[in-house]
Amino acid sequence: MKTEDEKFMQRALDLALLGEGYARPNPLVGCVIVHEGNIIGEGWHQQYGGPHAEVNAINSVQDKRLLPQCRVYVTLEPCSHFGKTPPCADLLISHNVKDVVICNTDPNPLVAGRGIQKLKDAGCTVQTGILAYKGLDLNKRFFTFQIQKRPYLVLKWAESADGFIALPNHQACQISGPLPQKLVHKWRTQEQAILVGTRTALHDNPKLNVRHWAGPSPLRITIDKHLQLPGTHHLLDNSHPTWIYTFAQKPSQSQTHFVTLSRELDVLDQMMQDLHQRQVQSVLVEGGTALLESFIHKGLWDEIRVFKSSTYLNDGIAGPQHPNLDPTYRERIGEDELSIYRNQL
Ligand code: AOF
Ligand code: ZN
Repeated sequence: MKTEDEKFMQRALDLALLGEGYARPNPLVGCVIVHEGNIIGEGWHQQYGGPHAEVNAINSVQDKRLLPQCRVYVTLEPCSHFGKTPPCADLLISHNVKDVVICNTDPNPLVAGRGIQKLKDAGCTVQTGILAYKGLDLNKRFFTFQIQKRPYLVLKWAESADGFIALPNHQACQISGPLPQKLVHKWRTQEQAILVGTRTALHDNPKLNVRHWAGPSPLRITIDKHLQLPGTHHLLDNSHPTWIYTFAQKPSQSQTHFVTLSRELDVLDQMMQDLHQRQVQSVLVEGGTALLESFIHKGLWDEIRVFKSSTYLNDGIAGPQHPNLDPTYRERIGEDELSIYRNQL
């Protein structure tokens, strides 16, 4: 059974989720204000650059004189820095809030414990870690980005019953059914960027946009070391922002964003560093096998999502090997089986 604190924190986590797709690259944050067992204020971080959860929650309280007797539940440590908004810790202190319950501390080096310290210095009681595992999962992208200094990485592919991801000679064929395709488009809306390798970009000529779900289309990224991608390919159609990692220099006149990599250093390491620097918090890697395997071999992944179809191809391009772990989640999606692996590094 949930304790009272867990019940209110769960409500704050549910509110936080309402910002999904709009708050990024900021974390999802919810806040609930409780007076004598009743919720008298609620808020969440609705939009990147907009007011933080605590501001919205305090604004929603009709009688602010009650705040000194309230317990404030917030899913992330209140901030202590002047960013796009003034510090939330100061806001709580200015309203004489005396009792704060926090799910996760904020790993952002601008905050990192200073919000809690401010509250304590002002005589506030602070509890942390209530439903912490749920908060860590909710903001898995933000926490991975802040702590590991790289985007959250989701590797995805669809394979036939006998483990092939394409016909011989990369001949296109639809391996998974219509439902997985919809789900993949939903996943595209949830990540900040989609990445495919050179051969996939060349042979499949993918659009890498969102067509079968409603939501934002992610940034498109590919690796094209020697600039082989013809200008007529969808990725270079300027319909949507595209970044190309290459060993070559940026061709003049191109509107596409090129990033030149050093040949001396590891390509994926350089890309992870660059994506971190450019604030890309999550990437969905959609193939092909060579690129997916290089991520897996480096242990550079957070989730692997594989659709296994019930049909056989008998020959073709083999998919990556599954990690040597049990999937943490399995579900039948139409005719296909989805397995999700989580990397517990
Ligand atoms: C909070 N409450 O609701 C959120 C917080 O640029 P800013 O001012 O929006 O600050 C963004 C940083 O603030 C973000 O990286 C994270 O550390 C924290 N987010 N903090 O007190 C909130 N969204
Ligand atoms: Zn804040």
